[in-house]
This record gives sequence, C-alpha cells and structure tokens, in this order.
Amino acid sequence: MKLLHACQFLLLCYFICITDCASFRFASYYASHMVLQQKPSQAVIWGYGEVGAAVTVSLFNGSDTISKKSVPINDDAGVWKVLLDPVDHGGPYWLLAQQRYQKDITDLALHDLLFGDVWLCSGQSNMEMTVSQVFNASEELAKAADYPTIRLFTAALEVSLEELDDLAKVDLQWSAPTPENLGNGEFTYFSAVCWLFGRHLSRRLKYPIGLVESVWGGTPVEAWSSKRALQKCGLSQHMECASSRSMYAGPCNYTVLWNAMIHPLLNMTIKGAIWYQGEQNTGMNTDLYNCTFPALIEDWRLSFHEGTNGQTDRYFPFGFVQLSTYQKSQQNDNYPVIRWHQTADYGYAPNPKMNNTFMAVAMDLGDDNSPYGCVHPRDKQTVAYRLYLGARAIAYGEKNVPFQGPFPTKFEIFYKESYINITYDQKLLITHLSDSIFEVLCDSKDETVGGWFPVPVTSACSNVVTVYFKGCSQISGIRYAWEDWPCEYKKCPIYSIQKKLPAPLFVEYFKK
Ligand SMILES: *[C@@H]1O[C@H](CO)[C@@H](O)[C@H](O)[C@H]1NC(C)=O
Ligand SMILES: *[C@@H]1O[C@H](CO)[C@@H](O)[C@H](O)[C@H]1NC(C)=O
Ligand SMILES: *[C@@H]1O[C@H](CO)[C@@H](O)[C@H](O)[C@H]1NC(C)=O
Ligand SMILES: *[C@@H]1O[C@H](CO)[C@@H](O)[C@H](O)[C@H]1NC(C)=O
Ligand SMILES: *[C@@H]1O[C@H](CO)[C@@H](O)[C@H](O)[C@H]1NC(C)=O
Ligand SMILES: *[C@@H]1O[C@H](CO)[C@@H](O)[C@H](O)[C@H]1NC(C)=O
Ligand SMILES: CC(=O)N[C@H]1CO[C@H](CO)[C@@H](O)[C@@H]1O
Repeated sequence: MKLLHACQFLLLCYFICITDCASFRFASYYASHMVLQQKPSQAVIWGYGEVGAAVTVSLFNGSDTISKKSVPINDDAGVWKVLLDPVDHGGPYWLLAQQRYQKDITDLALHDLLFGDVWLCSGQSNMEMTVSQVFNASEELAKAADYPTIRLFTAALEVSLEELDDLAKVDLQWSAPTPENLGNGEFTYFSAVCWLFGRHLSRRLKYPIGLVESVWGGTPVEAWSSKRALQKCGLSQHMECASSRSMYAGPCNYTVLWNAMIHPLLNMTIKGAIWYQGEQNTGMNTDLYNCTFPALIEDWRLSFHEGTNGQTDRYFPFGFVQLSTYQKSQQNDNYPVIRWHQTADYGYAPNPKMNNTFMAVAMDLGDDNSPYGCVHPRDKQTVAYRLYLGARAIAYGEKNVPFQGPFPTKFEIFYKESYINITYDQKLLITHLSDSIFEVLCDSKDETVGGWFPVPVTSACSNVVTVYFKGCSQISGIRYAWEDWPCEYKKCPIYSIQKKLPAPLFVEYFKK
C-alpha cells in the first residue's frame, strides 16, 4: 500500500504519499482549491498510473457521493481519463481517485473543489501585466479577500518542439486570490485583465469562477498556433522567425507555445477564453493576421472540444482585446492594420468569420506615462469591463446588453456639395472632434497626387456624421481612427451613448 489508506474516510484529505506513488497522479493542473466546469458540461479528470490498473474517481459533497466513475488504464503512456457527471455550481466538494493495481490500492484526494465557469486567459504582455502594475493597484490588491470563490492558476513559461500532454511546470497552482498571488511582481501572475474580468463575472453570476492564465509576453500568434492552424494560412511548419531585439520579446518560433502551454490544457473542460495579443504581429506576418487569428480561434475551439470528449462547446465564446496604442509621435500603420485584422477585416465582432466572439476596443486607453513602456497601458479596469459586457451578451446570452461601440452602416457621397454622410448603427455620443480623425482616399486632390487626406466633420447629430471633402473630385475610400494613437485617454471623438463604448476604427472602399 503506497498511500495512507485511511485517508478516504477523512473529510478533508490531502495527497499523502508514503513511498513511490509517483506513477499514480493527477495531471499537473488538478489540485485542491480548483474550479471545475459546471453543468451542463462534464468536467474531465485525468492523470497517469500503472498500465493494467483500474482507476475509480469519486466526487463527494460532505459524505454524499455525487459522482463515481471507473476506467481501466490500457493506454501505453499510463493515461487515465474520466468525465464526472454534470455538477451544478457551488461547493466545496472533495474528490478521491483510487488506483487498484493487483493488490495495491493507491489513493489521491483533492479538497475544496468548486464548480462554476472556467475561463482561459492567454496572449502576450498586456495580458501578462499583473494586478500590481495597473492603476490603483493597492486598492485592487486589497479587494482580493472579497472574492474567495474565484480561483487562480498560472501555467509556467515553457516552449516545446513537440506537443506536450501535460504542462512541464506550473507557476501558480490553484489558489484563492490574495494580494501576494495577484501582484507577484511584474509580468508574472496574476494577469490583471484576467482577474478584473473574472471579478466582474463573479459579482454578476454569484458562483465560482476559475481563471487559467497561460500567457507569454512579446509572442506572436504563430507561436500559439498548431501546425493545423498555420497550414490554413499558408504558413509552413518552418520554425523560423525574425528575432526581435525588444526587451519584451518572448519566443517567436511557430507552435512552440501551443505545444507547451495550450496543448496540455486541451483536456480541461472550459467555458470560454479571453485573449490579448497582436502587438508582436505588428512586426511579423502582419498582413496574414486576418487569417492567422481567426484560424487560431477555430483551431482552439475544435481542439478543446475534442480534448474534452465534446464537453467544451465546439464554438466556445472567445473574447479579445483590440490593440491599444504604442507610439504617439510616429505614423505606424501596423497598429491600425492589426486592429482591423483582429476582426477578420469586418471592424466589429462577432462577425460572419468569427462567430461567438466579442471584442473590447482599447485604442482610447493609451498611457504615455506608463512605467512599463507606452505599449503597456495601465488602465486594465476599462479593458476588463468592456470584455465583461461582451461576455454577458455573447457567452451568457443576456439580451439587451450593449457591448459594441457605434459602427457605420451607410455612406452617402454628395459630390456637388462635397460632403459624405456616414450613418451609424446607433445614436452617438460625440466629444473631442478633431479635424483629422476621418480621412478620405482621393484619386487626386487640388491637382496634386492622390492618397489619404484628413477631412473635417461639419456636423454630427443623432446617428449621422457629416464630413466635408472639398477639393477632391473622386473618392474611393473613407476611414476612421486609422492611426497608432488616434486620441487622448478616453477622448476619442465617437462613443456609444449607453455604455460609453468607443467606436472602433474602420476603413471602407467604394466601388467605382
Ligand atoms: C450536499 O448536497 C446536497 C444536495 O445535493 C445539499 O443539500 C447539501 O447541503 C450538500 N452538503 C454540503 C456539505 O455541501
Ligand atoms: C527557434 O528555432 C530555432 C531554429 O530552429 C532554434 O535554434 C531556436 O532554439 C528556437 N527557439 C525556441 C525558443 O524555440
Ligand atoms: C488579409 O489582408 C490582406 C491585406 O493586408 C489582404 O491582401 C488579404 O486578402 C486578406 N485576407 C483575408 C483572408 O481576408
Ligand atoms: C458558428 O458557426 C458554425 C458554422 O461555422 C455554426 O455551426 C455554429 O452554430 C455557429 N455558432 C453560433 C453560436 O452562431
Ligand atoms: C482609480 O481610482 C479613482 C478613484 O477611485 C477612480 O476615479 C479611477 O477611475 C480609478 N482608475 C481606474 C483605471 O479604474
Ligand atoms: C446629412 O446629414 C446631416 C446631419 O449630419 C443632415 O442634416 C443632412 O440632411 C444629411 N443629408 C442628406 C442628403 O440626407
Ligand atoms: C491525456 C489525454 O487524454 N490527452 C489528450 C488531450 O487532448 C488531446 C487533443 O484531443 C489528445 O491528443 C490527448 O491525447
């Protein structure tokens, strides 16, 4: 007998190994204090054991057995995997996994398990910024104790050339939030965007929320993509990437983070994912991002669905942050291009190529005094709030939750009077109008060569904005906020009335 067997009769029971029971274990991310996905999904529990053994997994509430499942281990790698019965949100529960191998019985137990919704948080450094790096950090950290039913987990930074079945290392094992684990230094754990998003969900839903952070700063989308996803966009599996000299750059080889930091998680049932990434792709495969990002979403969805035997929704909700700002003084088109490509060139989410997605616009949250560099704005509260509105509408199906900023639906060009009326899908809150945020593409202007020219807004009322384009005889396009840093903090010209959500950038080309 390898484990203290009496353990199973105790209410609270820890993993007590007497001798070498290393061969029977849970996968790295099963631990006491974790949150498992609630019904109607079934949570997956898996681990490793002796080939030829039988494993029984029981879930208890007090002394009542809620679910009991047995499986033989007949996989060469010794992998066992069970699906618990669907469990309503709440807890605490405890779980006993028992391996019977010939005459040996080995028990492993987890306690203080909660059921609720599990969200995966991924991306690069803006997702990695910890709660101690955001505005009002000390106040935010002090609130940790108010959310004992949110639980945190952080995967370690690892790369691999092969798909790993389990995480090589864990940085933060499942824990209740504390000021220490929410603010463990800079760019470690815990992700401020992930935490603040989870906090909104917890307050709204009033049941446990599990947050799984798997993030690495300065990484391109290709590193987080499987070979299958990259192939869809014509990218070879070649691992090459241009090395960046930025102090924030992480690994950029194709698939290495998918292999080490996402593939191992595929057998965990999740509710959805949020993603804040794209900065690194302003310098790598920028023009392909309208393919690589939608392909990643589709591939993650299919892979989690398969990895959990269908228990993770095939089209699970996927929220993302549209890039904030980087350089105020430079005209760098790659930021607006990536913002546009983040929406598969529709400008908004969800859209026909990205269903069940939601987007938080952040181009109005620039922070040129950020001690972590301008690319890391400190207002993550607003980002998380905007994501949360999207989650309510898309992930939780709440009706009448405004979660999108205004977007144009109609353009009318009046050549004789030299103006364009732009009709938006909702009433506008207009502030801080500038004469350069709208631009038109002129074939030629005042006898000079063509190009994009700023046009002033002459009137704006209700849901119509009028721009004046004198001197331009033929217009073939119009765009809004097509700049790296289009406006000052919370001072973009156009917001929605109800929730003060910024109008995202757009570009529209007119057919001749
Ligand atoms: C166990 O579950 C039952 C119903 O499923 C519930 O009435 C009871 O309060 C639970 N006990 C504990 C200790 O949570
Ligand atoms: C990236 O790929 C190159 C070339 O195959 C290799 O030398 C390097 O070690 C890889 N780096 C990482 C972080 O995987
Ligand atoms: C993506 O954008 C590029 C230009 O940046 C364009 O050439 C290409 O057709 C677009 N691809 C898709 C799939 O929309
Ligand atoms: C998303 O699109 C797929 C087909 O591409 C469809 O089967 C599925 O029902 C859609 N999901 C939602 C929520 O619209
Ligand atoms: C920081 O706290 C102040 C005072 O409560 C508040 O006005 C401000 O909105 C907070 N900032 C953020 C980004 O939440
Ligand atoms: C264009 O929009 C303005 C309001 O911005 C409105 O006064 C004007 O009537 C519109 N023009 C046409 C032809 O609809
Ligand atoms: C342990 C285990 O079942 N791992 C599986 C997780 O999901 C992936 C993707 O479906 C499988 O390839 C693994 O075998």
